[in-house]
Amino acid sequence: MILLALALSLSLSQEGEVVVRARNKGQPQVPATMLVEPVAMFVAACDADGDGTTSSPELDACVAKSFVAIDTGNAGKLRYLAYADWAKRYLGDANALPSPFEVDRDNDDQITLEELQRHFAKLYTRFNKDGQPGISRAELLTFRTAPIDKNGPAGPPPRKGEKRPDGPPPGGRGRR
Ligand SMILES: [Ca+2]
Ligand SMILES: [Ca+2]
Repeated sequence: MILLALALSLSLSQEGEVVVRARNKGQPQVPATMLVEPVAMFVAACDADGDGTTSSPELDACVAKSFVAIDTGNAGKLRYLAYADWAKRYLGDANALPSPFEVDRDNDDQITLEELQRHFAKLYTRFNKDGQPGISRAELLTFRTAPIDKNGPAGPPPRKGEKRPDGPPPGGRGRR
């Protein structure tokens, strides 16, 4: 009788051990997305000696070279329309930042080489996070841990108090 009771409790406890309950749904990890701003792309491309970092003189020379390439009439200044050409060629899009309004310090509707170099000198300081000479590729990367769009790769978060059916809701919205 005692032996039988012992055997029963053992089997019960074994049964209890094999029950593994998974959580309702795995929480997908939000990937860290690595991005490069258009202007950071420009700075990276200015690494003339290929050592992987863009020094301040490299950046200065590179900005001058790009300026001259657009300032074909050698006017020494770019009107906003010409600046848009510069941005399109070197930043990838005419509307990419920095905008001409940011760069045009004296607001005369023209961008001089000095204004452009000044602006890039400011950017150099901004990108140079470790304070060491030169901008490394790592310093030019932008990390985003938030989902890319509203629902992102992780999907929308479950709303408070919302009861989810076992499968994914067909519409996902407006169901109570
Ligand atoms: Ca370099
Ligand atoms: Ca100006």
